[in-house]
Amino acid sequence: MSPSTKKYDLVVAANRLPVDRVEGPDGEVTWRTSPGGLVTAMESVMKGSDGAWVGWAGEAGEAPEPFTADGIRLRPVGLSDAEVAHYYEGFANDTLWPIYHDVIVNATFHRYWFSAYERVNRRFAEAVCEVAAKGATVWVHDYQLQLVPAMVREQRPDVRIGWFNHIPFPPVELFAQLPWRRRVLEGLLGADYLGFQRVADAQNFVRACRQLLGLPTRADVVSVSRDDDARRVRASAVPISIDFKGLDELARQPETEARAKEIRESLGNPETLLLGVDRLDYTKGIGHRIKAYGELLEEDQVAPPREVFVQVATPSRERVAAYRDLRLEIEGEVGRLNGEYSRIGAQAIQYLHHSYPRPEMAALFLAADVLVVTPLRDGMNLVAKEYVTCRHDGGGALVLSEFAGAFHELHQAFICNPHDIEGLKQTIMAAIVTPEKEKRRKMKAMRRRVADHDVQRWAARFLENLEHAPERPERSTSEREADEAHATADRRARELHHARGPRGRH
Ligand code: ADQ
Repeated sequence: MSPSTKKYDLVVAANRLPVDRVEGPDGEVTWRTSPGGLVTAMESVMKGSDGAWVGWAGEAGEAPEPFTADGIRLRPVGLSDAEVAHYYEGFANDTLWPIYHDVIVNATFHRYWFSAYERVNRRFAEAVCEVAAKGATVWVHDYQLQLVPAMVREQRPDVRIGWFNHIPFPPVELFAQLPWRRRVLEGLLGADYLGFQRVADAQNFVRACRQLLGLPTRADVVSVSRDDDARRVRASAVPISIDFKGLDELARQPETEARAKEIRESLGNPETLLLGVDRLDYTKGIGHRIKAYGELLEEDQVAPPREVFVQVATPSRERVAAYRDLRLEIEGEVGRLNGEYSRIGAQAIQYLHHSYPRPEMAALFLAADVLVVTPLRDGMNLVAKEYVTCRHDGGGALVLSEFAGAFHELHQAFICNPHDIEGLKQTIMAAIVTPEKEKRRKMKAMRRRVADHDVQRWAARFLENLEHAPERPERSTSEREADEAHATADRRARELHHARGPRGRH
């Protein structure tokens, strides 16, 4: 069968394909697999089955022809310039993202953004149906594709559909602001199973179905109508993780260790190197962190070169106004603090607005004595898990916000409420001064947690939940009695036929 007509048993749909376009010097185009955790997780489950991945290639314009990279069949979905602006930057990142993150900034509502979202979701659903084999498993990812489950089910009732939310699912009081709230819930209810980062996210979803759609719910199961035999959808928590083994190996490489040492030397071998690593996003609490650190500098509790703070802020969504404003705010504040507290050859805060390759990230984690993770709301926060994974030496300390999904797993972290600046300052200081032995005990426990709950286990758990998701309610006693009566009648008819049969033939 030619690859273009072949069908696949496992179909993943995510906003982005797991590859980046690379243009050679003579203009030839190749694709490089992006080394993210999702790709690693999917590789582990796709290896055993015939898998295809549906997604946007990351540039506006016609979709490239389907192709195969690293054994995964890729089916690109094309987005026009206007669709990138309305579906992706608009509805996904300027409507849904703020609502799903506690409305830290105001959400923007435009009906034409939702129309684009609907149109693009339809295009994804069609691409999924085109490549899915009969009875295939379809795994849809994230808030950009919430209408896809119902759209796929309409055309392909034979496939099994799961959806995983990488970000939080908001409390119904906030979700209710969304003018298209019914459409979103109905879109999701097209799935057989819905996975969330935290138990609270799954509960928020179930409550929204009950309160906004008036649907019957029981524990973590929603019935899609009030009929007794209505289809049922389960919503539960399956927290995402990282490729522990792969990252642990990378951090143990002699080159990584040498680079970590070099990083510390280049910063003047501070007693304490504090690190922040985030996408430059208002959900990550970078401003709160810098405010707290600024006060510690002012009070002389920390001072360069004894303490140095490195903030890596990955460029993100720069065409959305709230992100441009945030960048100006953070860079202004870092500049002010450096002007005030840096000395020649000893900078108070090193600010890096770049993306780095994995080995460089691993070296940074290994070099840092304290990682400061202070989101105001975060689905999980993989950076926290990556940090503890890289600390194979047992060193380091993690400051972690109680508003990150990771808080529910990494109990031994130095926990903070980033809104409480005084408390945050104390927590940062505790992470600096706590005796080494105590910090090692904490790090060991957190590493064990991540090692036991890695991304491969996450993917396997999700697929297992999807496979065992309920379809119909248990039959009622009267239905069971009716079925038994039918079965008895059938058996009698067969016996009768059998008894008559030989005579009839004679
Ligand atoms: P993000 O909001 O992007 O993910 P996070 O979970 O921290 O947040 O993942 C970021 C990833 O990017 C990490 O793997 C990190 O190492 C990497 N990264 C960050 N800065 C980098 C840099 N400068 N250079 C290179 N790599 C960098 C969303 C949700 C999260 C959820 C994940 C996964 O918002 O809550 O944990 O999806 O489900």
